Amino acid sequence: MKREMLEIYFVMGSNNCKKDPLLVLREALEAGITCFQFREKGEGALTGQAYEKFASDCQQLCAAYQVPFIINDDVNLALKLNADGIHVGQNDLAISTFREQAKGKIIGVSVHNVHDMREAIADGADYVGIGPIYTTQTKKDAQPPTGVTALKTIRKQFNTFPIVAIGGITEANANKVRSAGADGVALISAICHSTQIKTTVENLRRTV
Ligand code: 3NM
Repeated sequence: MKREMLEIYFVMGSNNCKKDPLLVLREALEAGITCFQFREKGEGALTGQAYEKFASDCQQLCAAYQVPFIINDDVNLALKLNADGIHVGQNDLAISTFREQAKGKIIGVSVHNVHDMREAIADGADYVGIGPIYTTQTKKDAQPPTGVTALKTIRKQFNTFPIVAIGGITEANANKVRSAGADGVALISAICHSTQIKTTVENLRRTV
């Protein structure tokens, strides 16, 4: 996995969007996001066939822009669609199941501290997501924000391991997050709620 993939990592589900989610994704891809995570969960999330169809539509769009398509949490769907990878919480089973059945795919794991990070690496993660850095309105059960201090501490101990930061990241603070050691920024609302996705992503790119 190339760490550049993490630079502008867009995470989205239909319930994060205020307009057609496929239009949001298309605009984000057009503007230059470097990775996409399909995260269809929470209140109002699609289920069943509509869920799979939406995932497949997102995958096709990503393929057209040659942007990696990662699925949040759902190993079965990731295998069924032959996604580029999966992103999971700290759940060894999901990592080992996916690794066994999908050689060469990307595995991302959410971590919150040095201890989690050691475990994720031992379990075979290709990259980690660290968060929440700032307060987020998007994930209701998010842990308390850590600010960039935790990120700096983790980066010091893991010099080269691919890290993407998440939680409350915007055009205004992305630079600070990168300076603290993140290879990239993962964002939901900063892109989903932007009225000028092109400009938002351009501004984020400027901080790379
Ligand atoms: N995971 P926004 S925070 C999906 O801390 C997610 O692991 C987090 O949304 C974590 O960019 C978060 O709108 C929500 O703040 C990110």
